Amino acid sequence: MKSMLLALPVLLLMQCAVLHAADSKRPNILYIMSDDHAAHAISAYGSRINQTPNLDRLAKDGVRLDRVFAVNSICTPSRACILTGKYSHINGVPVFNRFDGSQPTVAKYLQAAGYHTGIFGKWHLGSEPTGFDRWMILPGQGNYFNPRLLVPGGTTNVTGYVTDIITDLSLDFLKNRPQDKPFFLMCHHKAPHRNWQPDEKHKALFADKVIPEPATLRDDYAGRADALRECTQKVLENLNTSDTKGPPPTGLAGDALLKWKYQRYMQDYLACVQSVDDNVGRLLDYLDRSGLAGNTLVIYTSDQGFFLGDHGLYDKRFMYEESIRMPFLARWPGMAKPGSTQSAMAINVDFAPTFLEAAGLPIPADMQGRSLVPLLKGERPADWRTSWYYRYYHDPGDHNTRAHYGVRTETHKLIYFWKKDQWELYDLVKDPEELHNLYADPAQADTVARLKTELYRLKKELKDDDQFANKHPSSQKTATAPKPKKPK
Ligand SMILES: [Ca+2]
Repeated sequence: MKSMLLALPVLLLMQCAVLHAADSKRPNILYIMSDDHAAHAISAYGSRINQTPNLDRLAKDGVRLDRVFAVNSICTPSRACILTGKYSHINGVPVFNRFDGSQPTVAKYLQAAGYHTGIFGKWHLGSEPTGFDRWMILPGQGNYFNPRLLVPGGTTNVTGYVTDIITDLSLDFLKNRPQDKPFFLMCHHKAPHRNWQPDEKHKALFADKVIPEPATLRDDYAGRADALRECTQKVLENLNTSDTKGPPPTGLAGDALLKWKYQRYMQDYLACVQSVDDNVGRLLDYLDRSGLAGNTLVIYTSDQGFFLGDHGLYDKRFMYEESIRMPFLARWPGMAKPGSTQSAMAINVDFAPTFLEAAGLPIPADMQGRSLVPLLKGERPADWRTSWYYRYYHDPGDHNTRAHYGVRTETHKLIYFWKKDQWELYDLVKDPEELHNLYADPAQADTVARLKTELYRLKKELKDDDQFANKHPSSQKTATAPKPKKPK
């Protein structure tokens, strides 16, 4: 039955492929995604802490999207959202469980329409990739040095530094691709994921640097829900000797220890980022040299944002801005205006519809995202979204971060930590750092009521009926994800 359900859209797409066969202008798509790279560690986004000249090339030659968000800010779920164009409760990956590779994905749709498809690097979805002509992926998180890689039918070991290797594999895919097909390449870096192991070259660049501290490094969490106080992703308390690559100097305590840990964390994190930036440059140079650049949509993003000491934290998961905000730089010659910016709100379930529209393909009705192609062109459709829904599930999980869901609008954010029935409301215009929880302020009663109505409207519209609220699918090795829903 399942194969029959899948057969129809695939057949339709094959017809599209025939229609497009004579069209050599369909753009190539190079999708570069790093892991845990916050937008505020990219100079094109105004970073105060580093320079990323190659990522800046994308911004200079293309469009910088300033409000792109992950709808479940954690590695594995975000990847499933990106591949399917659907929220976690629909694609079956709310936590670190196995992705059911039999469900439709954007890679399958593009492959069926005649694209040559490949993925190299971090996959982290438990099952083997489907919909890709070529793939080589890290097992789980993978290693920074001399990584083992999974290949169809086995494994292989590669000597070197992981960011260089993933780029080498991506370049090999580009150089040895069939010349009569457009390509869809997902280049997925492991860096700069914890525990931030830079190569010697880039480590040296930051070894003696003093990185400016964020304004909220010493946030005392006053007035907020219990979740911030209870979480274990704090720079001072939770970074361990593996993270800092050794114990702190003897006698260091209190604020001096916080300062030391923050510097050790950021020196290594930023060195990992610098290698990603160099390697993005290698791919862009190849596109230029090979003449492919003119007909290739290049996107750089990360699977979510990251706390760079913001709120005293170093991870993600929370619905606060630094965690949910994804960088998104897109160069698309002739379509995206060089040096432009876009402030309309986008979410990671929009990526799959975007790739399909860019390729001239129909967007399946069951995808929950919306194509960003108009936004890339500098347009903002009159009916573009003014709010979106977030949900994080991994509780109890790593870093003891409480499950929550919420709604973000252009100006406000309402968060519900439902297990304790605690709410947070932020005015993002007056309080962009989200330090003042206004939920209990009587003057905000109308705003709270309006946002609650919108929250529950979105929850219903997206068919979130609390499927995974109290019971998660188990680990990647043993879990069986629920069957995908039948397309409308
Ligand atoms: Ca991640």
